[in-house]
Amino acid sequence: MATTFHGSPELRHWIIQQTEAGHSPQALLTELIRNGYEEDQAITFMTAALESRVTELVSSKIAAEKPQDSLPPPIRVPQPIGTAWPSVVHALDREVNVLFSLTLPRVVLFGGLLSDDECDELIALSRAHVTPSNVVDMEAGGEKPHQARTSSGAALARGGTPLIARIEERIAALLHWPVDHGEALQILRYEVGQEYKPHYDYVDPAQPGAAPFLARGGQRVGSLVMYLNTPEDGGATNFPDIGLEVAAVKGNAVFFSYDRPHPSTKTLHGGMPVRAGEKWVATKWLRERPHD
Ligand code: PD2
Ligand code: ZN
Repeated sequence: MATTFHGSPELRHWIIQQTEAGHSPQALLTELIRNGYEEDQAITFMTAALESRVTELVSSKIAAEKPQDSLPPPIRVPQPIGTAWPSVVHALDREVNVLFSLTLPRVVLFGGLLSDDECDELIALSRAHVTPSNVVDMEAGGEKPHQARTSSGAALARGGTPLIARIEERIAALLHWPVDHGEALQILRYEVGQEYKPHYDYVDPAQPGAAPFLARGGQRVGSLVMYLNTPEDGGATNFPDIGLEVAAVKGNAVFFSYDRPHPSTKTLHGGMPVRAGEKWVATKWLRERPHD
């Protein structure tokens, strides 16, 4: 425990300054005595001033070295494949290829998750219903249009048709994540020039509008973007933090997970502009808990 300094702040400052400038304790003591201090008193002041300074320095060093405590704790996420990284996985009723697998960000590209017919049917189901896409409104809650997302979209209710129910069960088997933890399938159509600028799919819990979103099933922990057609040109899904571009290929699907709502997951991603033709995707967002 440091001795308390009972002298004036100016005296304390002078003792510290002289010491940090390299003057010896003896020189300081001599100077204090020359200025009328008793030797014992001068030694007490010097000891207290320097001990309190050491305490200050140690505390600030500890504070500087303390790990950033702003990282939210990790949450459980879907784990589609284990460490053996097979090249084919059996998902309910289909053999799905693993085209690549990455650890940070956690990204897995699946080949042939959907058949051509399933892709065509999903597009046919949605074509008449697509309206300009919205994003989650973090200030007010709910949703709002946004220039970062120029596509059009439609939500297909969970289990809404036998086709949707089958695809959802396949996804649940592939990702080992229950069907009821998934949001409604989100169908997106991008026309030439349309894009989805880089963003995170989780919501920032600090934003005022996050509460109603999080109340229904908790945080998003994973995304599966399924490509329903192969655009003539453009439309890759990109991960700018790591320079990864995943080509949109009909029937393939890119999965990524984020174990905390934080950029440290490196899951910043976007839909690059379509340069020719159109692009259709179906996104399944996965929650921590059942989502109604
Ligand atoms: O369409 C895409 O490639 C894309 C890119 C980024 C979709 C999403 N995000 C999404 O649906 O969250
Ligand atoms: Zn996204």
